[in-house]
Amino acid sequence: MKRKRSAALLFTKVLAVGFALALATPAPAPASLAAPLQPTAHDDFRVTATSAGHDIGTFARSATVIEFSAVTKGAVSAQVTLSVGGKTFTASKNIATGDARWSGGNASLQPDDRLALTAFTSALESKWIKAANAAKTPIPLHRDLTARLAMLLAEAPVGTKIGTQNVPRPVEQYGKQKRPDSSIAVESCLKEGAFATVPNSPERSAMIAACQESNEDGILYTGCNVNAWVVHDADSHCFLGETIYVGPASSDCMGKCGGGCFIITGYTYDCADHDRCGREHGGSTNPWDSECGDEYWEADDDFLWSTNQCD
Ligand SMILES: [Ca+2]
Ligand SMILES: [Ca+2]
Ligand SMILES: [Ca+2]
Repeated sequence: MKRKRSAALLFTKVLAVGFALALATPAPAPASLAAPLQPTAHDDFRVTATSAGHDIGTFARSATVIEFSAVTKGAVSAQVTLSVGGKTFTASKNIATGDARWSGGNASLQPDDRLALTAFTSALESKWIKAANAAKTPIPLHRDLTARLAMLLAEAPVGTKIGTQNVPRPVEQYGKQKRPDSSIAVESCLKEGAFATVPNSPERSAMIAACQESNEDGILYTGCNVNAWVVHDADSHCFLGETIYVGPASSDCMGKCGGGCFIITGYTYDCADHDRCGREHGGSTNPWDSECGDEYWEADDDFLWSTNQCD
C-alpha cells in the first residue's frame, strides 16, 4: 500500500536527518581530500567516479598502473578505455547490433603488464561481478566489457603488436568437435617430413611452419566437465589434436575464456585450444607464449561474447 506524505513534511525530515548526520559524522581529513590519486600499493583498486552508467578509476600492482574508464550508452552499448602502464587499449560493444571492436593502437604488452592485468581481473571479479551476483542484479554492460577486455589483454602474446580487431558476435553453437576414431592424440605433421629433416634446423622449422593450421570455431561451447577434442600448433610441432578434460571441475577451469575460473565467460573450444597451447608452451611471463598467438586471435570473439553455461 502506498502512503501519501506531504511534500513539506518530507522536505523538513530530509533537512533534519541531513543536519543530524552532519553533526554525527566527523569531517574527513582535509589531506585525504586534497591528495592527488597516486596508487602505489599492491593491488590497489580505486574508483574515482561512478554511476549506474559509468566507472572511472585506477588499479595499481607494483609499479604498473592501470587507468580505466567505462561507460554504458543507451543500455545496449558500452565503451571501455584501459591505460596499462601508459599504453591505451579500447573496446566497444553493441549487444543490439552484435558489433564489437577492440584495439591497442599497435601497442604491445610485456610480462609486468600482463601480471597487473591478471590482478586487475581478480579485483574486478570480487568488486563488481561477485557483488552483482550476490545481490542478484545484472552486471552493467560497461563493467562486463571492462572485465572481458582486461581478461583478453591479460593473455595477449607478450610483445605482439595489437591493432584494431573487429569482432562481430558469432553464432553461438553447442556440441562436440569430432574426434578421430580410436585416437588419443593426433599430430597432422607428416612423419616423412620429420624423418627427412634435422631437429632445430631451418628445414625442420619450414616443415613445421607448413603444417600449422587455423581453427576458428566461432563460439562453440564445450559443455561442462566433459572430454573435449582440442587442437593447437606451435613452433615445435604441427597441428595437434588431443582429448582434454574441460569444465569447472577440471584443473584451473580448463577451457574457460580468461585466466582461472572467472565467472562471466564460457567454456568454449577456441578457449580450450588456447588454454592447452598456453600450458604446453608457456605461462603468463613466457615469451614463447607467442607460439599460441593464432589460438589467441581465434579466441577473442569467445572472450568478448561467450556466456557462462556451467554455473
Ligand atoms: Ca572463436
Ligand atoms: Ca599456435
Ligand atoms: Ca579452435
